[in-house]
Amino acid sequence: MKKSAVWKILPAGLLAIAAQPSLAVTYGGVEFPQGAISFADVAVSYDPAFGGGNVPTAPYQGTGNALGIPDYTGANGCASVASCTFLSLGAGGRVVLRFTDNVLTGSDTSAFDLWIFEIGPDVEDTTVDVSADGMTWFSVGSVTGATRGIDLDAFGYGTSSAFSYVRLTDVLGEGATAGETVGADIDAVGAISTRPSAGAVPEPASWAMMIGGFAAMGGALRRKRAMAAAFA
Ligand SMILES: [Ca+2]
Ligand SMILES: [Ca+2]
Ligand SMILES: [Ca+2]
Repeated sequence: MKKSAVWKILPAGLLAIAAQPSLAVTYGGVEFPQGAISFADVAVSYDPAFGGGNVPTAPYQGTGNALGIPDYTGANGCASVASCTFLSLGAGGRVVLRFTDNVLTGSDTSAFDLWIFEIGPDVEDTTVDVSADGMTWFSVGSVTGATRGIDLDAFGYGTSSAFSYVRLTDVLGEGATAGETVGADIDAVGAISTRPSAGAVPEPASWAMMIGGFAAMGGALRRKRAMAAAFA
């Protein structure tokens, strides 16, 4: 490679690395280091009658309202799914959400790894299970009272764990058992401890390889120049 070509590529690569913005965003006082990708992307299933209790009315059955970043505005009365920002589970109801551009992990610390954005001052008891494949489920406790966070490490997981699915089940008989918004009301589900899914964006390892590649190119250039000088 000609010397000029190396110097055209090298600064561009370094600039791209330097320009990587800080991804972290904070919602409701909770920081999500990986930003908006941290949140559940797809609803796999929703069964408000799962536990045999009352189900919410239609405007509160929009599964899309539990996806993406939290967007609850404080408005509780919804005329339609489209104008609503949260999903009511139903008394004993259940929803399965999936992360597609990220995976949920532990943190290797006792810090919270998963956060359930349930609206209202009091969290309605909701059990939480996680899964890598959507078939085999592992209980990671529940959110209850004022607690909205889950520490996966307390259940034996860590940074090398990777879960794509979260299942929320309203605890039947706890909280109000009837009404339009019966069951836990979910605005969003976010993975505090997360990493992009493979192939979604360049991973740190790719950047390291790229930097390594530039370094090797620079080394080759220096050797070539040294040889040229020796034979001059
Ligand atoms: Ca996501
Ligand atoms: Ca943790
Ligand atoms: Ca929402």
